[in-house]
Amino acid sequence: MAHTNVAVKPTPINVEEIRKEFPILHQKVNGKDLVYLDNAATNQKPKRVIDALVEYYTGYNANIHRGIHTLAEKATKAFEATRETARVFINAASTEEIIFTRGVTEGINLVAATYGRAFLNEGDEVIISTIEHHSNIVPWQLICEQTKANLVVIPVTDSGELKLDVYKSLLSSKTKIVAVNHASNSLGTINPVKEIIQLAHNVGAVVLIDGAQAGAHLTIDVQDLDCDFYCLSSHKMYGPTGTGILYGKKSLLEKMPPYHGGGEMIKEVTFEKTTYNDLPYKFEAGTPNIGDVVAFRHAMEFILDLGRENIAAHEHELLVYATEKVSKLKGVKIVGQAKNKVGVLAFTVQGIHHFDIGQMLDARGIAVRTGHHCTQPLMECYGIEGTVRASFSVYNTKKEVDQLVEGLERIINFMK
Ligand code: C6P
Repeated sequence: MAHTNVAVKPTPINVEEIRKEFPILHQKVNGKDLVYLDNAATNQKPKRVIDALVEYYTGYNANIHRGIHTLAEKATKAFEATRETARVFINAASTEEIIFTRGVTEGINLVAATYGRAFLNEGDEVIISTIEHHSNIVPWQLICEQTKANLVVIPVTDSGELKLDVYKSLLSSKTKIVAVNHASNSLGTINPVKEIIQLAHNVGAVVLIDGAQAGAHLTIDVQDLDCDFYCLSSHKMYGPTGTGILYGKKSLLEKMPPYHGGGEMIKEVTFEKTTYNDLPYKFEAGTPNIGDVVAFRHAMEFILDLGRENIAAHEHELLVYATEKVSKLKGVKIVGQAKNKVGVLAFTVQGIHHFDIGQMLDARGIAVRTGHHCTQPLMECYGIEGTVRASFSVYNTKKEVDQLVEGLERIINFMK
């Protein structure tokens, strides 16, 4: 099937058909039908992804790029096929710009450690935002400590949008890196990343986009965005854990020193001097996570086959439906009311701790996440300890939203 990023009118999702592809959804948890609403943490895997893993380990497990035997060649071909699918998925210009990582966290650490170490100097500034995941805060703090650069933070409005006016005023010739998420895991806010990138480029800064919460929900076109780096995690995109993508512009990746040293990332090693491999292998030291990378292709194809506009439209409908119902419940306060959101509904309930709500929902077979969602500075900014977060994927239904609402209603009535 040919996949393009051309916007078309959404086609309704046949959820019942899609659910058949997800074996895990058809089970009872605590005696109740599972209602899985923790998709921002990780989403479930369609059978084609699970089958690809089984086929790899039962049919052609071998190390790649090294052997000339048949299994090694087959494994190498399958591994590199995922790279090409990833290139298409984000519309990168070349597979040289697609580096396999363990996920978003490793992608950001790679850029901070290599680009940051090479190009940050004392007094330079790295701009992040208040609504970043710890993965897009701590790596920058580490590199700022080492280089004596300063971390600068874009503030957020009460509704969960970045204050762009303040961002504009923070940008200067000192700004060397801007790192923000495409969509927030705690609030659902979709950031105006294209604008953020253009503004950063005007002052000569490079931009990294944390795409953890975008990969399964939004169309990503790195050439149109003109981002310098873009990170994705497979496990949030219907794929296996333990792999992901770092996209980087070729011109930047070429300038950056390697991250890890070892096999595969070298051209020639002597005790005096080592020369490094071509892109993207320069950044892929050691035996990679071959099986999971191979299966990741099928996850991206699952998304592409459904169409990202169609997935987004379905999840948006669920979000609007759930927001309307949940916000009417006694004591509920929605946290994150940005105009543009992915399918994340976070809230607090007055007088009831989020952990208690999470546990009581779990007893009813409903999986949500509770706590600070690895965004402690954001929680502090809002003066809360945490929230209850329901997050939607393409296989969720309005009936499941009703079950969530009914569960919440009973918990609230019981606790009051
Ligand atoms: N957020 C959540 O429940 P890794 O762990 O590397 O795949 O992704 C880290 C990460 C980075 N940025 C954002 C915006 C994220 O949402 C996440 C992961 C999960 O919200 C687990 S904490």
